[in-house]
This record gives sequence, C-alpha cells and structure tokens, in this order.
Amino acid sequence: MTEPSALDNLLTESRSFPPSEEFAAQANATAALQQEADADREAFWAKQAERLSWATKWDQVLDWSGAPFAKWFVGGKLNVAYNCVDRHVESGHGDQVAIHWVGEPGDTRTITYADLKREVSKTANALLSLGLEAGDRVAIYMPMVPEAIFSMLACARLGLVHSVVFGGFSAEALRSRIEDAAAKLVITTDGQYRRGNPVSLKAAVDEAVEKTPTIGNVLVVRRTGGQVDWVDGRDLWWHDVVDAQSENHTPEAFDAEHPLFILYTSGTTGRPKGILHTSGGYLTQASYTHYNVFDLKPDTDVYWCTADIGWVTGHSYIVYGPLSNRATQIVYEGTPNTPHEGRHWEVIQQYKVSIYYTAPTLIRTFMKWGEDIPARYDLSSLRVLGSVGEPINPEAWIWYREHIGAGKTPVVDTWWQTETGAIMVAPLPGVTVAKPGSAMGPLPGIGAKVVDDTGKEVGKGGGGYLVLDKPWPSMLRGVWGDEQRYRETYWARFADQGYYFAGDGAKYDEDGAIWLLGRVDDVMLVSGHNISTTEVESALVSHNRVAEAAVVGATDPTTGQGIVAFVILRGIKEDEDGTALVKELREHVAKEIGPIAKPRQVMVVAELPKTRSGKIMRRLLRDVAENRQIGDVTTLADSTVMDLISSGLNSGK
Ligand code: 6R9
Repeated sequence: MTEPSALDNLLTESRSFPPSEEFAAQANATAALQQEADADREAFWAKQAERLSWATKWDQVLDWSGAPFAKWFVGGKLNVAYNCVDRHVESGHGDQVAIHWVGEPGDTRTITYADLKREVSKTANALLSLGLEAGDRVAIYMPMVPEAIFSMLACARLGLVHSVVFGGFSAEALRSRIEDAAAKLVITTDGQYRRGNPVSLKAAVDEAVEKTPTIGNVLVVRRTGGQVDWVDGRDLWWHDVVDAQSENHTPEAFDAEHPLFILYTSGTTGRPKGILHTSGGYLTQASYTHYNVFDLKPDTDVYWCTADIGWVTGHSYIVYGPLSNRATQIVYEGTPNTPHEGRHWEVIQQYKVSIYYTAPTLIRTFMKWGEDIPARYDLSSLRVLGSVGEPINPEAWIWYREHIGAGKTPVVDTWWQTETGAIMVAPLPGVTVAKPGSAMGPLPGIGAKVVDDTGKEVGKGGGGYLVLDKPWPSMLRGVWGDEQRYRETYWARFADQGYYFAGDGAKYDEDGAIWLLGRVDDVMLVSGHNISTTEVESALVSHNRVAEAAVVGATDPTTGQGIVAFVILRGIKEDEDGTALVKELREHVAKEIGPIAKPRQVMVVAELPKTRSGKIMRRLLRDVAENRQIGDVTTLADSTVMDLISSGLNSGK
C-alpha cells in the first residue's frame, strides 16, 4: 500500500462533556496525577509500582540501555498471582466476591477471593503434578468459564507462560500457536455454548495436537457434557486432576522481567505475532490504569468488562488489572443476544453493575437493536462507561452515554494494543473534558504524539501517525522467537527518533486532542488525498438509517482509489428499494466531510467480517470491492460471514 504522507483532517466535532462536579469530587484520579508524572516520570512509575506487593524491591526503575528491549523495576521480585489473589485474602477481604460468573444457559457461580485462592492453588498444584516448570508454555483454549481464569492465574503463580487462544479460532490457528510457542500443555473444555447451542471444542484440540509433539497433556474441563474422543495417557479430566489437589500452595517470587504471557495479535494482516509480556511492569500499568481510568472503588463498585479472555482486553481488564485492584466483577460466558437482546442490561440490573467496558462494534449493534431494549431495564447503577478496540464513532459515543449512561456517566474511550499491554491514551473520567469520538490524550506517565512522515510532531489540526515516544512499564518485551520482526515492525519506521510506531493514523484537533483514525494500512488515497476509513465510517454512522459501516479504498482508474462503503441498515423496511437511500447516504457523506470523501459505491449488507475483538477486517472487504478471491479468513470470529456478504451482493440484495 502507498504510505500516506499525512492524513487529511476532515471530520469535525464540536460537542464536549466535562465531568460533573459530583464525579470529579470523588474521583481516584485528579489533575495532580499529571503534574506528578511531569515532575519525575520514573519516580511516578515507582510510586505506581508500590500499588503492588513486592517480595524484593527493585534497584532501578527503568533500564533502557538495551533499547528497544526495556527492563522495568530491575532486581525486583514479585508473584503476580499473589498480588491478584492471596494478598486480598490476607488483608481481610476473603469473603468479598471476586467473580460473579454468569453462564450462557443461566447457571451462575459466585467466587470470593478466598474461593479464588483455593481454586488457583489447587490448579497450580495440579500443573506441578504434571511436571511443568517455570518458563514452560501452556496453551489455554477455553470459553469464558471460571477455570480459564484459574488456569491463567495458576500459570502466573508458577512462572509458567500462558498463551491464551480464542475459543472461536480453528484447529489450525491453535496448532500454529502451540507450535510457535512450543507449548507443553493445552487446557481446554469438552465444548462451549454458542448462541444457546453446545458445540465441541476438544475436537479441535485433538486435531491440533496430532501435529504438535511438544504437547504432553491435554487437561479438559467438563462444560457442556458433550461427547469427546479420548487419548489415554495424554488426556486428563480437570475434575480428576485438579479436584483432588491440596488447597495450599506457597507462591514463589519471580523476577520483575520473568515472562508472564504470550498473546498472538489478531493478525488483521499477515502471520500472527506472539507478543511477549513480563511481570512487574505489566502488572503495575494494568493496575494503575484500571484504577484511574475506570475510577474503581473496590468496596462498592461492580465492574464488568465484556471482552473474551482470548483478547488482550480480557487479560488486562478481566484478569490482571481488576483482580490486582480487588475488584468485584461480572464474568459472562455468552453472546449478548442469548437468550434475548436485553441480556446485558438484565445482568447490569440484577448485579447493579457500576462500571461497564465494551467495544464500539457492540455499541453499534445495540443501536441497531434499538434503544427501547435498554430502556426496559434499570441501569441507574452505572457510573462509568468504557470503550475499546476501534475508534468509537461520535454518534455511537453519544448514544452510549445517552441510552446506557442516562446522559450523565463519563464515557472513557481507551486506546491501546496487545503490544502496549495496558491503556495508553484515554480521558481521566474526573478530570478530562471529553469529546465524543476522541481518545483525548496520553495518560499521566505515558508519552504519545502524532507525527508526520519524517517523525516531526504535527501541529494542531494536523494528521499523521501515532507514536509512543517514551518506554512504558507494560510495553511488549518482544515478539516470541523473532527479535528481527520486533525491531522491524515497531522500531524501524521512526528509528532516528527512537519512537514506537503503533501503526495507527491519528490527528490532533484544534484543541490538541488526539483522534484515532484507523490502521495505516486501511488509509485510502483518493485523488492524492489521504482519507481515513474511520472518518468516512463515522459520517455514515451519523445518518439515522446506518447501524454499522465499513469503508475501503478500491483501485479506481481515475482517482487512484475509490471509496467503497459497506453498510448495515437500522430498521430495514420490507420491499424498500435501496436506490434512493444509497444516493442519500453518498450525499450525506459529502455534506458531513466534503465531496472528496463521497463514496463511489455504497453496498447494503447484513453482516461485516470481524475479528474476535470486533475489528472489521477491511482487507477482506477490499477483496470483495475489487472482485478478487477472498483471502485468509482464519482470524475471523465467524468465518461464514464472507460467504454471506458475497452471496448477498451477487444476488443483488
Ligand atoms: C486493546 C486492543 C489494537 C488496535 C489499535 C487500534 C485499535 C484499540 C482503540 C483503537 C481507536 C480506540 N484500537 N482501541 N482505535 N480507538 N479506543 O484492541 O488491542 O486487539 O491488539 O488492537 O486496535 O487500531 O492499534 P488489539
């Protein structure tokens, strides 16, 4: 793809939302946080690290002498699981609920911190009995059941490195990840529920491990009770191996830089990369951001992050951030429309959820289902709403605050990546005057800016690339087994300046707030203008008939690339002839952002291709727009979607 020299800054947004006085007065984070970070960044991070319990204190906050490989809290030792579990029991909070687990079929489980300690200890003892040793890799391929969290924490407790593979991925995706990490154990379930139906998971493991000789055992949780094939000696039931173990296990402290996990990136382009995270810095930033960005009050809040643990959001904001902060949280197994489209609101009402963190893709889906659905529930317990995964379109932001947050709650749009480990750019809910659609600015302690092609910071109103100009505690420590790829992907683009290249387009508005504009690979070049897919999509979503939009640039003989939009409509009318609406949508974009951004084509579709975290895979839509064979679909959450889109278009629907 042509590299854009800079992004044209098109869409404008003038609405802004200051925190209420009431919220600001009780907020965890005040303006002082930024001042502290500005005064002495390393001292600031050392103070944040004090949130944790260390067996041995560090001698040095940051060692950047081996850049781009950072070492944080050098010489420090801690146990990550002890910090997420045991210390809360020791401080007298053993009876506090850690997890209200809600299964898709309606079964529930209440897990206190004391229960969590017992379960994690038993699991750790079981893993020891299987001969695993610190540093070994363990693949976790599970739905959102409590045992998935016990498994992650048991690994952390023993210094084993987990590699969670999303339960929606294929046997082949699992196989390649096991192979790359040379994992010794897979933990899985017999099956999982998908929209009310049990489907097998173990069968995919069987297929994957046939070709992965490093795997010694497969540990299987019974979830659906479905039929499974069994290899004696290799396959073990969780209830046989874990249930019999002792509830006591003494955690050992590991080096701050001991590897904690590998997580393969969603791979919207190319071969997935095993992103490596370590212990002390990662936990420090996960804990700090969770506490300040969501304003967590451990004694009173009920927190709910709707992510899957197969996504980094599940790692940092279901497992490590919230549990290190002694949160009480909801863990929900199912899909948001099973058994009905009000399921999330029902859970919020029942458990009095006060902090809710989800993805724009889901917010737009809720918009499509209609605001009358949340209106039937009591959502008055909510006080903070969060968004992650993609740029949130201003209209979706407004809808979220209005219909879910009763027009009052702060909405925190959090920008970060698997690679960054924790939130980097976001408003602080009691401090920042938020603008719908903008992630605002770097958090205290973080350095982020928007630069042009040459690495020079752009001025207000300018567009270019988002870079991180200072190392941060939860930064990736490399790509598993591929140092060269780490250097090339993230550090080569702005090597002269030593900046981390995030791969996202961004702009500053007139006030200096940061707006994320999508992946640089997705930027369109139309008649010499670099146009962001995000801005055109947001313009489309601001039309009251559009629920979701995905925009791609397709080769065009006159303009270089032409803008092709795929839209999902709200409130489809029977026998509606789309021609008039398509014309209206093209005009609407021209009016919102200018004639240059007017789509060449608008196609009405029923679904869009998305990854597990809800990111639209525009590369596949480009294949459709350019009439090509559709490329690799293995990281799609639902691989049948592309057939649906192609067949719908061919039949002229
Ligand atoms: C946490 C996560 C990272 C990419 C990132 C960017 C996009 C995430 C965003 C956002 C705009 C936000 N992204 N959050 N874009 N605003 N609030 O999503 O990690 O799956 O690795 O994806 O997601 O493009 O570069 P990951």
